[in-house]
Amino acid sequence: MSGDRISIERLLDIPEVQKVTSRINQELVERRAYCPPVCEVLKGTYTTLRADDQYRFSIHQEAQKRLPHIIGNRVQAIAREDDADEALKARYGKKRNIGIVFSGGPAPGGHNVIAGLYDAAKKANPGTTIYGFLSGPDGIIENEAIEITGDLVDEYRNLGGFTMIKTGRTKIDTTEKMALSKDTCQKLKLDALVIVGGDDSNTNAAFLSEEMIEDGIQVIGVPKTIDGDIQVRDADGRVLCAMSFGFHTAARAFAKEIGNLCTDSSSDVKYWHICKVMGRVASHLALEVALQTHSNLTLIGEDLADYTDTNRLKKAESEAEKDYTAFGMTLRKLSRMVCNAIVQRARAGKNYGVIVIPEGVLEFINEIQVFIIKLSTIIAEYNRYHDNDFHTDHPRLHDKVEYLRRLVRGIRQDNPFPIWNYRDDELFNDLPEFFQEGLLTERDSHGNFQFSQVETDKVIMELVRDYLKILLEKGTYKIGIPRMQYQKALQRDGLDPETFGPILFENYGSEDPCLLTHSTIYSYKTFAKALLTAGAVTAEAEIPKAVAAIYQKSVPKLKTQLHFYGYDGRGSDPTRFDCAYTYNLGLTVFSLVANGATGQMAAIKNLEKDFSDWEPMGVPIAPLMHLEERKGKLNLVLERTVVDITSPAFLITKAMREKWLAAQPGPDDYRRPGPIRFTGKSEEDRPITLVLNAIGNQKF
Ligand code: FBP
Repeated sequence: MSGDRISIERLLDIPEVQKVTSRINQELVERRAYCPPVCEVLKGTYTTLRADDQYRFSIHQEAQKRLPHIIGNRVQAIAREDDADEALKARYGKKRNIGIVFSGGPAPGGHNVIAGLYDAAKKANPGTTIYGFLSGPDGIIENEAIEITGDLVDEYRNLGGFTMIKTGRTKIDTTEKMALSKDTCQKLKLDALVIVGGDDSNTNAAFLSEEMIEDGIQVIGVPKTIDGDIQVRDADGRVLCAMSFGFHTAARAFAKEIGNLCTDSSSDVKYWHICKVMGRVASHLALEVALQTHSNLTLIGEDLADYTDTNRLKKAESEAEKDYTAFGMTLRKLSRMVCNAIVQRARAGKNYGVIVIPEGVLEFINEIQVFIIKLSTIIAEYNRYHDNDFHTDHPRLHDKVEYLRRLVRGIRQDNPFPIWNYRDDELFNDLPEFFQEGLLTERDSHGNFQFSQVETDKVIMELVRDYLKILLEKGTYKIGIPRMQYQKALQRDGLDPETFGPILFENYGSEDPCLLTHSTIYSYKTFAKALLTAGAVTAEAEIPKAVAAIYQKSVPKLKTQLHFYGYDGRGSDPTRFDCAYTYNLGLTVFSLVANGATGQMAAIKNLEKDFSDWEPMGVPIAPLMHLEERKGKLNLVLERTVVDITSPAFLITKAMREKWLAAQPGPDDYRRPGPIRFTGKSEEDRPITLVLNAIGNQKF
């Protein structure tokens, strides 16, 4: 019948409908088909390793003691070998079984590590088998693995996530887990195990390598984490690995969203967007986001830790005293810093903006760091001596707080330094409940504090609100009124701006483009009183509407929107930088395996330079290890790198602070990074942090 709609069955048969509803979109097709560029030394059929002794490491005694077989490993430069002898050909062409596992949080590019390893291994010997352990290290412990086929690899080329074999956070940290892992590797007759992970996972790689060396099973690590805190330098500060993979993509993904917020907030000019960004401890991601977006204020944890209150220090010095409270950051001081940015912009007529807060900022706030360490130790101690863990036995916040109180009650006279004392208890009880809950949150399997579970932004913004109220009453927090706007508004109602101007504004006689009401005007009552005292209105007469409206405009109302950027960026499809980086890491892994290395981490030197300068290499893991507190005990782990506040990237960001705060009338300085672009020419080719450090570290 004419006018009847086409049936759903026929609709579903139409190719155009099938095309637009298919999960295979054009972006996916192009990503899968893309072949990342290959480093020159990895283009041939064979490679060899050459120990590069120009690099030195200061080796920790504990690493020397516990990793005797791999502590002597050296940096291995990879060289292309076009003239392979029979021995090298045989070594390369050996049929192998290689296992690979993802460990820790997902990071864009992981699938390309597998693709690179697969391509290189199959090229050397098509009979080689690559096993993927499922769901992280649990897959090794429980022998849950799949054979990775060419079809599977092709399905995930250049795609984000760790979807192909999943990931997990289990740590292989007991003799039992170690024995089970070894057993799995033996059962699968593995020649090599590849661990793609962060600091803790590469620590695992070192211990597994030591453990399995006598079985001839090689273990190779791969530097993964969006946090960007696996960066390797030798004892002389020479960079071997400038950045872990996944960092660039996550930073670009966060920057795209935050850049959009800058555009939105400077359009409807009514919100402050408070953006917490991932990065468990180090603020590398926040720094890159600042460089990408020019957000108005970006907190960098490492910079805050270095804070010195110079006024306090000077005052104490003038009284020939020492004030140790002048050093380091407190939550109070931090909230003052944020308030200052908001107040300055408000006075320039900008009651909006964007603030970036790194998720791990609390780690750099003295009083909070002390709580985190004390509570982690208490929880770890509890777990060590009880059948159930602390959180199972104390499910509600009330139970946990009560347990802490019992610790205080149980303090004995002969215990001069109890871990949880009366002062701790008092301070802790002053914190809002959601924050107490956050600090008591379950630690991850490595004993790390889970910063992503704490509403850091909320904690800071509550303090900010409280202090802004005080500043409002002091008459310093107010919105600047553009001079022209004031004059026009009064003239429209037939009023003389010159009559009211000096009564209302402290800077009326100046050239300032933004007018600020007198500090004595901090409420409607004080505003009305000012007009009355000056004789501009009488007690009986109503205040002229235009004048009242101008006053209302000068009163700031802080409207905030809180955002968290973490899991979304972590799941992004990789940038071309990360695609190339990870594919070449995979090829590097095979070169290390084929050349008999173990206890090494695949790395690429010169990431900060043009692709043609990239140098694949093997970096020894054991010499990079040091002692760190985990689960209340000192453990040997791979050292994390936090933001270096003397680095060019940080110093440039610091020098730009005022410009990006843009606390004067006129346009803001926001930068539009846009979305990650896979095709076309407009995508940047490496993180801005790396570009600036490379330029700034050049010797002239
Ligand atoms: P990795 O160090 O394992 O790569 O994980 C980093 C991270 O994404 C942090 O930025 C974040 O704090 C944490 O993982 C979140 O952990 P989870 O995935 O367990 O919530």
